[in-house]
Amino acid sequence: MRDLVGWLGAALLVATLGASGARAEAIKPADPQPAAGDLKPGLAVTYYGNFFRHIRELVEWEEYKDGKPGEPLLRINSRVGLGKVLTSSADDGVGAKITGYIRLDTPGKYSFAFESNDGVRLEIDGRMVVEDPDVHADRFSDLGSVQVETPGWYPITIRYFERKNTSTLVFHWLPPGAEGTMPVVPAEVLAHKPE
Ligand SMILES: [Ca+2]
Repeated sequence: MRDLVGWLGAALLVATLGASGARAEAIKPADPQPAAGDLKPGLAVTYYGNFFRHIRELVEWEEYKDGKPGEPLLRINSRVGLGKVLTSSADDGVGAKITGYIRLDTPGKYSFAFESNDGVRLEIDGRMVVEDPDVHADRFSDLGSVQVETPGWYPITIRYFERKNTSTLVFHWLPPGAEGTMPVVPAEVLAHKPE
């Protein structure tokens, strides 16, 4: 069943590419660029224990609660069903603020999408690119696109929560010039500066 859902989702993602339009906003790389020696693999993550219903509740929660750092996420490709959420120690009631840099090396339009359960939001260079923010079963988000003019490391923030039952978070992209199904964003383009 999962394979079927994945296949249908991938087909939908491809089908919507043509309709994703020219609405790709131009974004700027981190200034200054992080020094290679300062970066570690994967994205940093902070966990917040609460039964969120919407990404905006997580954003509000971050204002006055201290989260708990987890092991960095080398890539985001998690289909754990009832298991532990990402690198947290909980299987329900988890919010995650995931931060770092994504390397976008080819000028042109990059598209992004998530398969998620429950809510997710992606920001690159401080702009919201993808949002599917509420409680839901496994499904694909709409595509979000950005226009890259300068190759480099771009600041990225992903917020995600799992409320109850099963959880899924898979981060897909389509770099400029690529066609077909959207691959999972590879580990080599994700990095963070350790605290
Ligand atoms: Ca769930």
